[in-house]
Amino acid sequence: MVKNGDLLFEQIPMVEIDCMKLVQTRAILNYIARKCKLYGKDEKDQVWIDMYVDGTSDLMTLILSYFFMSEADQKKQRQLMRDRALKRYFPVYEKALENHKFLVGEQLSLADVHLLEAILSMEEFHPDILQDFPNLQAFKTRTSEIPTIKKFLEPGSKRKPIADEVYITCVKEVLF
Ligand SMILES: N[C@@H](CCC(=O)N[C@@H](CS)C(=O)NCC(=O)O)C(=O)O
Repeated sequence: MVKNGDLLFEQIPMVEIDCMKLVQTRAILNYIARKCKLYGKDEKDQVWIDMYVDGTSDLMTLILSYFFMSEADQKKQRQLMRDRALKRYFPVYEKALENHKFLVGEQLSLADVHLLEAILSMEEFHPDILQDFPNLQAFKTRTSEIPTIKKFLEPGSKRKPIADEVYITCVKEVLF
């Protein structure tokens, strides 16, 4: 794939869709969001969706880098993730969801899907992370019940499982 140019910048992820081989995470997400009407109703909705998605992406980056750290660094990273979620990111989403079912424009968007993924990933490390965020708790329950999302979250679906030793070793061999 690298040699035949399918990976435009020699990086993953790559998604094959509509006879195209797409790379760059944000470009892929935005294409699918537009196609599936998950990108708001106008430019103002879109910029809010972008801001929320970039926030959750920053939180997810802390989580993803955890798996490739030494044990000593992992301990610090676990604490950093918790602090950032509790003090920087979750309060923003908690407030946005006050009296609203979804983050932007009263309809499901990419920002909601991204937030749900960040919540579920954080809970793998800190199961109590939502205890002081009632709006996020309700949001998690509500969005997890959307039939397509519910199916995706079921065991055996295409959702990537949490990284195990085999996966981490394989990624290190390929990338480092
Ligand atoms: N900006 C790219 C970054 C992708 C990226 O960093 N991919 C890593 C794996 S997670 C990779 O392929 N690294 C190999 C390399 O950069 O040579 C995106 O958002 O998709």
